Amino acid sequence: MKTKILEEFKTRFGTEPSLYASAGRINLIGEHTDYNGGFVFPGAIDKVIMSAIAPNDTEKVRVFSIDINEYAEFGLNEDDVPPQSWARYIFGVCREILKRGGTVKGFDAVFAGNVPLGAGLSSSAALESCFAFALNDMFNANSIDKFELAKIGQSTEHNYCGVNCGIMDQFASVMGRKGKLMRLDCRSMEFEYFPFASDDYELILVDSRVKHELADSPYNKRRASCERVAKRLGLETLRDATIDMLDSIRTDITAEDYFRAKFVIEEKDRVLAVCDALNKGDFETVGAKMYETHKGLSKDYEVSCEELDFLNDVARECGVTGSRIMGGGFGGCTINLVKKDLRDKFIETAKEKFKEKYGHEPKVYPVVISDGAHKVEE
Ligand code: GAF
Repeated sequence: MKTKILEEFKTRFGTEPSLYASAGRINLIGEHTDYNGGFVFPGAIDKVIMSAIAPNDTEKVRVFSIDINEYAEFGLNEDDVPPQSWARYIFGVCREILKRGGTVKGFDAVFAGNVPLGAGLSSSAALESCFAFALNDMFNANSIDKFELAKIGQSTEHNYCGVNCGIMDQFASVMGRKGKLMRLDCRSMEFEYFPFASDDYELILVDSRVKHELADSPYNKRRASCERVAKRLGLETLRDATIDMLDSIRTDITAEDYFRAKFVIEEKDRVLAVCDALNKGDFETVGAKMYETHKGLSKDYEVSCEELDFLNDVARECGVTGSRIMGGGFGGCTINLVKKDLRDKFIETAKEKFKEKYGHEPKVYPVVISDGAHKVEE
């Protein structure tokens, strides 16, 4: 990928670029809790968006996407928004840095990636974080702190891409560290690195290949439900809500809002339970919580789909320790906590059964927990 990017850059622009990369993410547990002030437990993975970038002494950004095979060119003013949806992520990052008083000048860029698109592994956060990190290094002497870089990516989603996401994906993409998951408190923004290494277990992603797309999806509606319930309870977010509090207003809210909030309140506690269990090396409890999350996401939060429920059932039938839909939902991957000696059998069975039912195999990716945004040494 690196060579391909550098060659393309040389052919198109002929100057000497620097290389930057940022990662996709997994999340062990804590789904749809970030925008509710709750806890999440993500990590960066070994799949990245990488870009060659060089200032071009103009006021224009000229950028080529190798994977989409498209070129975009835009200015840096608010009304210069490019028509290509992929370019809006980069435009948004530039604008968000400028809005915060940072510096962005014209630059040339060529980028590519191996984060599967639409698989719920946050390729968009990887793209935003790669450019936020690069522009901070290139034009701002790294004066913007890393949390702010994550927020720049998040604001890009809100203001230029139509997704009212939380902070988890950009946080993981920027702050990720090799071999470590991170427990983030999305209210205080305090976080802790947790080593994730086991001789007996590994994490495997099974991609249903149902494309997940958050823009214009019911994702924003889920968030609105949570905000309505929090407001009704007189709270800023559902972070401080309990099931008893929710039950006390049950007749005043819609059944739909009730079940959305119920999931979030329960999920918040599951993250903490999983951290305790991990500290004790109790992977059985971690796995049990993952199955609970899947059930909640499927039945109460309603962000699963038939294919993901099927993959979850197959995992359970195979004796996989934990399995659940991962990320925003509406397609994408399940994340599976699998005993190493069951690994091959599980993958084989999942592929076989899925193909029998849906006519094609799911894709399978082993999880390698890796570093987040960084400058790539040549
Ligand atoms: C998506 C969002 F971008 C995240 O902020 C988070 O809400 C996630 O869905 C669900 O946990 O990835």
